[in-house]
Amino acid sequence: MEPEQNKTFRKIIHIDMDAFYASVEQRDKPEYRGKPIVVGGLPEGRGGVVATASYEARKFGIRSAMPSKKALQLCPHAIFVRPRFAAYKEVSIHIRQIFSRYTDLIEPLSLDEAYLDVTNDKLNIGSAMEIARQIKQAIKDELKLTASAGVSINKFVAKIASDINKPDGLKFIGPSGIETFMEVLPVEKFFGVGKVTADKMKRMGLHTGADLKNLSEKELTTHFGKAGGFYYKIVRGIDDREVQPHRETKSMGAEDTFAYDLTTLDEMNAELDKIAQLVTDRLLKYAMKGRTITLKVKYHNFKQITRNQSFAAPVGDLQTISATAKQLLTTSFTDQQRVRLLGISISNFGEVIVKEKEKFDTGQLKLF
Ligand code: DCP
Ligand code: MG
Repeated sequence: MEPEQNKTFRKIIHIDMDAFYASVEQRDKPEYRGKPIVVGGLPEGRGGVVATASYEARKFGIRSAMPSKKALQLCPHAIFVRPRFAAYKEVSIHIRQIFSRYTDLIEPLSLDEAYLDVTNDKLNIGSAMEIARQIKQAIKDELKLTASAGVSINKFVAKIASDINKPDGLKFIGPSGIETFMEVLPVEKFFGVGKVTADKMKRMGLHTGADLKNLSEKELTTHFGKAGGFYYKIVRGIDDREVQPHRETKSMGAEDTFAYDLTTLDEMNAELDKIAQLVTDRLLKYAMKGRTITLKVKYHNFKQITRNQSFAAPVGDLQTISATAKQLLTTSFTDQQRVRLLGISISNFGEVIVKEKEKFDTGQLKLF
């Protein structure tokens, strides 16, 4: 980034709770403290997945979105706990209330994470690091939980920074350090780069920010679509996205632009399976389900179509999402088409309600 004379930088904090669901469980049940706790679907049920795991359980390799059966194999003495969404929601409301002592520019990303713009903080503290320290302390004092914070001049860098010293971390990345920081950053840490894109980048020999920086904006957009333009800027430390306090999540999805055009239904269906998995992971993370599934297809000539299907009740499971997307694709498929991009999104969320009293009779994690 070119440092401009007299340029005033924004002060952005990204806060993310540590091992959120698991920490709340350990806080409320002393017998869980210091133990490997897995929150999510139970391993004896079918299709149960891990929502999150305590740090003690992570040592065994247990991770979010992993099948609970696999988690049990990795750590046979792990304690499996069903989620109590009402408790997490209550903490979420409380941390937002703590944030609001310092600024009204709060953009929640999920129950446990938010961006704050503290460029002009309400208490005239001035130092974003000091504000982050105070917020972390208030979360400890009032909620008996820990959070990690990242402080920088834009959302992207603040978010990455919050992950650096987890748990109970605090990390500042200032304007002069951003570009060096971005150069060594692995591609999978870049915003919007999921597993599919990261794998594609690696196949292209792109492993770090420095590798991405060697590509022109045009090359990046050719390979990665609109996101390519974003990567071009971000790798130079430029992220002008505002902290949006009233942003409502209208849709959530994932898409992939392919290096080669796809021509057979089989290859397209295989890609849709991967994309559906990403969408499901995100829905789970944000505790959301939606009534409408939309398929997006872009052809080699840039013509684009979308097809959607709505359901009477909200859906969010992998099976329904991937089957619906494939069905929508089949009905619009003709032999002559060369497909460059496929995407799936979920919308029509209604109010996000997090219910605790859900029955977990199949062992499967249900979020509404
Ligand atoms: N979550 C989920 N399914 C996922 C990912 C997350 O249900 N695939 C839920 C459980 C997490 C919460 O969202 O506790 C917050 O997600 P994070 O990614 O912030 O993960 P944690 O807070 O658990 O851990 P970390 O300390 O790494 O932030
Ligand atoms: Mg977290």
